Amino acid sequence: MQIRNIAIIAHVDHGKTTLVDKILHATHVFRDNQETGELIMDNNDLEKERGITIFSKNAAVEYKGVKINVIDTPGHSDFGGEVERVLKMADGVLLLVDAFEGPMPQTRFVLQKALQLNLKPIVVINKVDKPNCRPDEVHDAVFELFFNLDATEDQLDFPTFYGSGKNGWFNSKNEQCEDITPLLDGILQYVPAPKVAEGPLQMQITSLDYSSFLGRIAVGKVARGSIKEGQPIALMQADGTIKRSKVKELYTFMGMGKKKATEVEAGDICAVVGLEDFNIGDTIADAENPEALPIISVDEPTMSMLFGINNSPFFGKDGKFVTSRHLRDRLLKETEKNLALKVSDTDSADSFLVYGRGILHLGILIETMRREGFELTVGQPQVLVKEIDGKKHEPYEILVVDVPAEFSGKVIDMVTQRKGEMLVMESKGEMQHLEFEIPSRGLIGLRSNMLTNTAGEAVMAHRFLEYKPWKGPIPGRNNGVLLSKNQEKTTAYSIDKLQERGTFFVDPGEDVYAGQIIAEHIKPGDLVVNATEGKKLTNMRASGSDDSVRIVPRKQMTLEECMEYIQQDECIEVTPKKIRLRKAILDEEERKRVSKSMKSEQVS
Ligand SMILES: Nc1nc2c(ncn2[C@@H]2O[C@H](COP(=O)(O)OP(=O)(O)OP(=O)(O)O)[C@@H](O)[C@H]2O)c(=O)[nH]1
Ligand SMILES: [Mg+2]
Repeated sequence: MQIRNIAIIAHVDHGKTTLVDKILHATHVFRDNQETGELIMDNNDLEKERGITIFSKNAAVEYKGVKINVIDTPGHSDFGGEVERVLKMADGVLLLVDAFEGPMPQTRFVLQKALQLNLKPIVVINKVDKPNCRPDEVHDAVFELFFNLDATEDQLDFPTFYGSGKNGWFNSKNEQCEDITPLLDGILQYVPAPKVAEGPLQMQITSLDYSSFLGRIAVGKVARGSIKEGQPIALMQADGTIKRSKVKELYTFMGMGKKKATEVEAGDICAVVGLEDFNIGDTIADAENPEALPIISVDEPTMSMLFGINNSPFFGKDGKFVTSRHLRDRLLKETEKNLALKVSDTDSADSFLVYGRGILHLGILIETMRREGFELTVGQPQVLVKEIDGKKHEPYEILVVDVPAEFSGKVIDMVTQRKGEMLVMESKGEMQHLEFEIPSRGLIGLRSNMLTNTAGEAVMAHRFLEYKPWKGPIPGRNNGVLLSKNQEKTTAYSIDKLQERGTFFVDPGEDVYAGQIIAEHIKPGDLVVNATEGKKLTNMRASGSDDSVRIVPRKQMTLEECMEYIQQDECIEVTPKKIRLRKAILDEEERKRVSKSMKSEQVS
């Protein structure tokens, strides 16, 4: 059977997974009346909750007698490394671009990677159903982007489709049609069949799947020869080691699932069961004539965070895994499949430095661990500085903000305060389109400020640019925090009294401990407060009146918001049930002493 291998790439939210839904439906992967819901490829719990793709996934469909392997990729910039890797399985890409937003930072990144691999993209201008969209302008902008990324003549001559994944049609011109068959025909026409080399087996492992029955499963494209069930193979690793192993079971992709196979020929994508201790990037090669494929390079981490055991007074109350041993084993296990993640030991046996690609990348790991039953403490995310030519350098990013014109002044102010420099300002429909270059440090905590200051209207995206000289101090959080004085249950009575001093993060009746951050102070500077006082008997109100009624609901923050919120001397306690903010040093006296000695050190 003929084969086409395509990856779907785009900026976050431009509609990749929705398009995969439509491809699966159009090719009758499901029974006609089967309930499937939306975004069916986003099948992981966290993906469902957030409505984003975190892991790339394979699906396969049959159309006009041709097997099309479809790879859905994540659009968020933290997962760019993953996209880069899985592109190795593709012989063509569909580059989706939102007909209103146009090319965004991650569009540029993924397109660049595809062009470098000599893939010829099919451009899909998506979401033409959106009011005020500008498909023609967007098409021109995409052409310009290709040009700026040094696309070859052939690549510049890309085919374009227009349509709406949501409404289920794509056409070679911007005119609504019945369905997505023009696009499927386009895939058969423009995506080349896989190039296969002559010779013995070679298959690079580009992603990893997991099954509780089968264990770790290696996924990749067979580049040369064929792979058979039961075949002895050589597993060639990045450090040059060659391990002997055997293919226990073999699967190809079909629909959203896998189908058992006895032999897979070069050109097809398959999943191999039974290999031990393999890593992403390893080559599965012929046992007699082992030859490795080039090593896969991945983006270096740009951010680090200190992960420690939970050492709060509430340690061990919720979690199953709480020791440093548990933590260390889990983190090391993660590095096997999460290539952009690095873990190193620290001076303390109870904490580890974890390096990742950004807040979301690290946040997803913490959230996953918490659901598995871990308790841990994580510190403020730090960008990784580098010494280049004897000078301190830090990562910079391109920040793109689309915002209604009335807010653009505020946005520019906010970004400039954080050492951002404006590169572009132009109007895009009723929106103002702004582009900045900003140190990654300046981005931490910017999103929530941006949303509050623009009534939630700002759409922002950023993407790593390069290391540049250190830009000097960037102001941190403006407000101080209210800290609990003691370990008790909070009372409605106390919270009510303290409400005008700050915005609470805890509910009445919640257990808190000394040094826990329970509210944001309305002013700079921290304050230790008693939020656990009982109602004084002399101050009784008429019976029946309920104090909690007047209490403003607590401010809820997601894990990632917490990560962006805390300052250097603070950390987050994460347990399966709770996320608490706290000072790293819980004792007030000790905290004062340490901060004094730090200040005097700075002065001297
Ligand atoms: N108006 C409109 N909305 C669409 C269209 N296609 C997708 N959407 C919406 O856009 C949002 C994002 O769609 P997804 O398919 O999850 O986008 P994605 O590119 O897979 O996102 P990530 O995987 O997180 O990068 C969802 O709310 C979709 O319903 C479209 O053609 N028109
Ligand atoms: Mg998606």
